[in-house]
Amino acid sequence: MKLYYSPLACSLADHIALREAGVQFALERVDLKTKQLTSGGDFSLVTTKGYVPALVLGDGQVLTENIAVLDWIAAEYPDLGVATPLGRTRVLEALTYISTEVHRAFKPMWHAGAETEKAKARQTIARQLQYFADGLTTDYLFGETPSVADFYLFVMLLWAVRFEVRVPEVLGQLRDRLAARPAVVASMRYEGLI
Ligand SMILES: N[C@@H](CCC(=O)N[C@@H](CS)C(=O)NCC(=O)O)C(=O)O
Repeated sequence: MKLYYSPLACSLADHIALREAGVQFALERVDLKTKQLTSGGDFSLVTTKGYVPALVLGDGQVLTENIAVLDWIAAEYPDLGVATPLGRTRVLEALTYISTEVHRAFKPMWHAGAETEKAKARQTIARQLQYFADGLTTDYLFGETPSVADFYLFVMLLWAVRFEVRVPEVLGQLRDRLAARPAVVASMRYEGLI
């Protein structure tokens, strides 16, 4: 299995999830501007979508789209999912909100939006993060152990720090809790983030 990633990109969620699962996997870094791989190959030959994450499975199939990749990881490694009747649906609900609303709201930050656009985005993201903060009653989103949704939210919280978005206190604590986990430390160290 091989994960195509870029440092601090949303693929960090998958990187953490695979390490948390304790599975053997390879990593290949992608230059998102040139679509070149660190090994010298062409990422466009892996996926014409040209973005990370892309996860190549043992049989050679390529999985893309973070919601799908993280859902697949949680299905393969159930400790990273939620084992209640509505568990998988609730995790998908959280992943979808993070991907289609929170992640998308960061676009002006990553793509040099105008200052007014960035200020508006900061307000939107702060409101979206508050939604998670309001529902948080346990150490992680769905209980006392993290799910794949926590790892994606963690990346959003790192982006929030980077782009000076206000983070509710309980989510700052969630971020710190995750940041102390060995799999998270190893992933961040590997990506050169710490
Ligand atoms: N729809 C994709 C979007 C993934 C995405 O936005 N990836 C970013 C990094 S966080 C990327 O690779 N951007 C480079 C590009 O779009 O050219 C998903 O949800 O996985």
